[in-house]
Amino acid sequence: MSYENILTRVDGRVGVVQINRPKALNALNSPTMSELTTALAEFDADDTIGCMVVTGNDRAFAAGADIKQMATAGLVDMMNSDFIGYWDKLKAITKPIIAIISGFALGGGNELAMACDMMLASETAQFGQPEINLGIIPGAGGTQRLTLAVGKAIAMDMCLNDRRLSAAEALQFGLVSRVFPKEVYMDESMKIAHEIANRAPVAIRAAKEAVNMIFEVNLASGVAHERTLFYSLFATADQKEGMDAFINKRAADWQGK
Ligand code: DAK
Repeated sequence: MSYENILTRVDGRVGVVQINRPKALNALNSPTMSELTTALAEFDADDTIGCMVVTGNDRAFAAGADIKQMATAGLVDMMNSDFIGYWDKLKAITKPIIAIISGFALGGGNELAMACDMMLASETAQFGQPEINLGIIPGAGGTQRLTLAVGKAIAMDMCLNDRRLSAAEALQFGLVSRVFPKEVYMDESMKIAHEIANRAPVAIRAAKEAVNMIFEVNLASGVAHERTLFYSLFATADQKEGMDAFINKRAADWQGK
């Protein structure tokens, strides 16, 4: 399929979606979110893809939802817009999605990154929820996912007073898992994407599902769900293969079965 606002490519078992509205700092309008979620769903359905990447360019991952698109909208326009539905489509993706962030990740851009499963960053990355400057608040999960990631103190600072986090702070506060020098962030991040893409596919999906469960349910329910997923993996050929490979000191050959 051809797209106007994103670029897609397949690199080994990694499906890459690059937001491509550089003149607007990758602001996320509805067509962009529609294309992005369509491309991810296609990669999700493709057995040759093990992991997906969402990225922008060196200057901006995404500077937020498109303010020009929202500026004249009224209450009902916003309620009727399909914008929030795109986050639900992201949630339905079963394979891991890695956000690779350089430059601005602001507002809906940071919310998009947080809706992915992992966030890897260039040292130039800058994270913020500046909606307060526009007379609004985060509306795509920002107040919730951010608070779960960095805690109330930092989340309040960001949402009430537009505090921006540097990449080093984002690492320190647990928003991102790794930060790389700007010259190598993409290569280093893609190495991680390739590693994940080549791991046991069924177990990878189960691990993603289990970790994300803590955002949906209480601890007891999450632990119970984890246990069910854990037991179910003993019905896979990959569990037999992985343990046999360990015992016989050889590399595992995953079948995804
Ligand atoms: N939307 C539209 N255009 C944007 C944009 C944005 N978010 N951010 C930047 N641009 C455009 C600029 O207008 C400018 O376009 P031209 O004037 O050249 O046509 C171009 O990108 C370059 O930007 P600047 O000239 O401003 O570049 P600077 O380096 O000086 O500044 C900046 C970079 C990132 C600091 C600045 O552009 C900035 O503050 N941008 C806005 C950041 C922001 O406020 N983001 C939050 C947006 S609100 C929803 C749920 C959630 C949301 C919406 C709906 N529903 C439940 C329905 C989310 C809302 C948001 O994200």
